[in-house]
Amino acid sequence: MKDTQIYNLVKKEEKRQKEGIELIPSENYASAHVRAVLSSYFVNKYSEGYPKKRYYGGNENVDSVEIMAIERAKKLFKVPFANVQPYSGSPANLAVCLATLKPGDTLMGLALIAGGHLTHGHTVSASGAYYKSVQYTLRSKDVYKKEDLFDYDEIRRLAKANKPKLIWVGATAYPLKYNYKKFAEIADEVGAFLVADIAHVAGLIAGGVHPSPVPYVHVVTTTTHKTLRGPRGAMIMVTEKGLKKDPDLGDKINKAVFPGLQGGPHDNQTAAIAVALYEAMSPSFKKYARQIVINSKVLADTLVKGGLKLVGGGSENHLMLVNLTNVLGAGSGIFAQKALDMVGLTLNKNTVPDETLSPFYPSGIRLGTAASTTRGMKEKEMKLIGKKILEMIELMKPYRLPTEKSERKEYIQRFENEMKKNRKVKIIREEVRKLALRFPIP
Ligand code: DSN
Repeated sequence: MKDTQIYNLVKKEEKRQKEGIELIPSENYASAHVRAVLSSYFVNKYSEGYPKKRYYGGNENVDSVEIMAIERAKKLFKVPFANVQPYSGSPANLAVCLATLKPGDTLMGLALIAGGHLTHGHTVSASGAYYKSVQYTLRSKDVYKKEDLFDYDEIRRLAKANKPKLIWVGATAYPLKYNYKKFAEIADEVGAFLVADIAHVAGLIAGGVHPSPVPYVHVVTTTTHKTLRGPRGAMIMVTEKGLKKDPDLGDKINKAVFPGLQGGPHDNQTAAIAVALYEAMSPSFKKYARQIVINSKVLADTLVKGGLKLVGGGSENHLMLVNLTNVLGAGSGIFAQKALDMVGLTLNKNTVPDETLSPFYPSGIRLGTAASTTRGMKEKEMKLIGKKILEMIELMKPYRLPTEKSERKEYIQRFENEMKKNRKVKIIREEVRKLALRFPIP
């Protein structure tokens, strides 16, 4: 028996990935080895608990796998404790809250609209519903200048006024390096746990091209599928500083993950994480991480030269955040996302720090170079991709998001229909396809 419907969709997705260029900065291509282990016989196992302390039999191999994943995580990120069971980033972050806070306690995090993550205290997330959340933003002026975008005086003022028990540092749309030391000074002044969510930059830290928060923070969370290039999943790590603040922190994290939030770990995922960590320790991964940053800088510079406004003036990591207001008007992220997807350049619409509209109709786009670099693309290809983005933006210039909300859906549909018929769009689609096919996906 074969489910041809799903099989056909798998083949279509394979074709989409091969013929397009993935620019969503949180995505990547896991290696064939990672994907093989992810679909190995470990899929079939149940193993609630932790190595050597399971609730089911038959876990001798799972125990070895999980111990290996933990030891590799500890070695790669230079931490004394790691939990590799979180299903993904959001449950990992919630587990940290569960381990360090009581319901109603105060936490602080970067607001979603300014590039933060839902789980850093947004009201629609459990982190904002069960805890009192104080949100900081980026500095209000000159966010397009290449300078640290955090306003430490304001963050300190908020921390002193609200006495949070936990402060998040990390983002989903921040293009520059973090000054973890400055966050640590603030957290230490108010006695808060400082937790770095390094989901986006984990691979850059592992590859030694981005500063590590480990000396400064108490806890580190990360997904494993972004720049780290593993399977979807997450890890929570406790630092020496964290264990000094609370020697039971590791145990508390373990209890929060299981049985606090989750049931049985996904052992196939744990095994694939172990493989990804093994790969991340190799010299070729260091080269890969370095090239991600080079590529991001080249792509960012190309876009800036083409007249686009980049938050932080460019990129120091794997991603860039573009405010399209000066070229396509406020709320134009949707046009760029849809039209670029049409030509095989996949990225996402995103709010910008000085957003005037909403997360549904944001004024920016977010893109990055982790995935294209995995395919072996370098500076030359980045310049070409940048050029194609600029050419597409030129074609979108006659369009503006209607201020009247009820007119938007129909207008966007018309925009899509017209773009699909545009001869130049068809030519760019073929150019992107040709480029993509020269660089196979793993
Ligand atoms: N969805 C992730 C991202 O795109 O950054 C965050 O959870």
